[in-house]
Amino acid sequence: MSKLQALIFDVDGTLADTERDGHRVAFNQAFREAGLDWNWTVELYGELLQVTGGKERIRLYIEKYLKNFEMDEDISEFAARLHKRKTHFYLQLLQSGAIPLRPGVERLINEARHAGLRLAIATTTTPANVTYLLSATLGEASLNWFEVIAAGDIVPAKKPAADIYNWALEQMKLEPAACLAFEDSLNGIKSALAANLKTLITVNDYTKEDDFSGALLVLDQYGEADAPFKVLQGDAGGYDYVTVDMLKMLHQRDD
Ligand code: XBP
Ligand code: MG
Repeated sequence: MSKLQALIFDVDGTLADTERDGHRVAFNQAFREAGLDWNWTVELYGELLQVTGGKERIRLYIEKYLKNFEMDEDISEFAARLHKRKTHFYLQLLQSGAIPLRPGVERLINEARHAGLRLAIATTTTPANVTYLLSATLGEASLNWFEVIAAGDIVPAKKPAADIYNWALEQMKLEPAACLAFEDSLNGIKSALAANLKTLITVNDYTKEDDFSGALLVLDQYGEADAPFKVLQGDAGGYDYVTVDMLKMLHQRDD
C-alpha cells in the first residue's frame, strides 16, 4: 500500500468557480472588443464546456454554430488571437478579486502544507490564469507552495487525455498511487483516472449531472467545520468536511 504523498488540484471549477462568471464573461468581453455580435449565455457556455481549452472552445463554437462565418485568416490563428484578448480580460477580472476560492480550499491547502504533503496543479487553463488566481486569493507566496504547475498547452492533448497529469507526475517523480487528484468535471475525472489517479470530485452547477463513475467520493464542496459538505456519491467515512486525515483515510480505504 502506497503512502499518500501529494495532492494534485485541477483549477477551473475545483479551486474556484471560474467558468460562469469568469471565463464566460471574459470571452464575451473579447468578442465585443473584436466587433463580433456573439454572446455566450450561461446555457450555451454549458454546452461549449464539452471541450476543454479556450481556443478549442472558440473553434467548436464557429464549427458548430456559425458554419458560414468568414475569417481573413486560418481558424487556429483567428481563435488564438481572440483568445489572447480573452485571457487579458480574464486576468483583469482575477486581479480585481472578483473570483474567490471555493469553500474549504484555502483551509485544506494550508492543512496539507503543514502536514508535509506535496502540492501540484494540473489544469487545462492558460498558465497565467493559475498564477493570477493563486496570487489574488492566497497571496504571491502561494506560487511556491505548488512544486509543479502543469497548465495549458504544455502538453499537446488537453483533458480528457491523461497527458497533463502524467506530465505533473513525471515532474514530481511520483507514482500515481502516492497521490490524490481533485476534479470537478467529466473531462477532468476522465483525465485523472486515465493517469491512474484516485480522484475526489466537488461538483458545481455546470457539472452536477456529470457521470462520476470511478470517483473516490463526490461532494458538493470541501466544506468547513461549521458548514459541512453534502455527499452526492460514495461514503465519506463519517467526516463532514474535507481534512487531511479524511484524505488519508480515503486514499488507504480504496487500495
Ligand atoms: C478548464 C478549461 C479551460 C477554461 C478556460 O478545464 O477547459 O479551457 O475553461 O481557460 P479544467 P483558457 O478545469 O478541466 O482544466 O481559456 O485559458 O483555456
Ligand atoms: Mg475543472
